[in-house]
Amino acid sequence: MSGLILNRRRLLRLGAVGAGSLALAGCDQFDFLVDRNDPTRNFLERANDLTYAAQRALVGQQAMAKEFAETEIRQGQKPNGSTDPRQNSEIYRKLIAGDWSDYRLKITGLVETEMSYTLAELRNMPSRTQITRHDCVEGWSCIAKWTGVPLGRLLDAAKVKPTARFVVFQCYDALGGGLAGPQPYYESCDLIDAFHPQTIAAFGLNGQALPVENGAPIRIRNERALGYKQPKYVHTIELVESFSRFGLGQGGYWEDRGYDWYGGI
Ligand SMILES: Nc1nc2c(c(=O)[nH]1)N[C@H]1C(S)=C(S)[C@@H](COP(=O)(O)O)O[C@H]1N2
Ligand SMILES: [Mo]
Repeated sequence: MSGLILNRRRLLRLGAVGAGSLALAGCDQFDFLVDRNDPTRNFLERANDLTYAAQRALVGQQAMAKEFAETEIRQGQKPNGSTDPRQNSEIYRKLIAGDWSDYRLKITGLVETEMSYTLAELRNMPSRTQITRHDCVEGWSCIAKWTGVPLGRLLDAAKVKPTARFVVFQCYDALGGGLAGPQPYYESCDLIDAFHPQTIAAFGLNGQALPVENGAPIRIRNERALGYKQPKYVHTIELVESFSRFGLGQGGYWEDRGYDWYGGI
């Protein structure tokens, strides 16, 4: 077993040494990588392939993320990245003002039946509660209890078409400055992670309604992936064959700025 872990570490290091050390610099420091010709960026992109292949081969498709006991929750979930979409989203301001009554979580794209759920409907569906550790690339972690509807259940209800390969999550908030102005946060994962039993559309945190700073009303928990793969403020879940038409085409807001797409822990 330890041999396997060592091998896995070594293999991952071969591919991810650049990604890992750069990533530790933190979520806010990657704007230079937006230049598509940046050599660092190209290196990171190649590293992605190996990381993904290595992790998929060695971790196992349905391996569970570690779950913790209540007593291991030591503090609230540290808010990071966007913490208040009211600042740049009129729509979001109105949703909160209406106590989420106009909020809909949409399941669209390559599905047989497009679906749309109110927050009340989601809260009334069979849910899963899990205590897991969130690891941000900035170097901090938090153990927290998350409650939500298994994403696989929502996808099954919509009936995913065989041509679908990825799930893209679209969010209400926008981040960053620059010439193009703030860009919407988005994320994606493959169908293995989407149907993983611990992947949930979460509406509860530590026994309370999910607060605005942590992604109200709905955020995704994809427990085997890093913090930036846990999109907050999600309004649309789109099944796609390719995520190239979203953002800058790399599968997520931070991926567009050089982060590893798979982002496995
Ligand atoms: N919509 C959205 N989702 C997001 C972010 C963000 O800025 N906007 N930041 C990501 C990052 S880098 C981290 S570490 C976590 C932070 O989640 P938390 O605020 O609940 O701790 O959310 C992730 N999901
Ligand atoms: Mo993060």
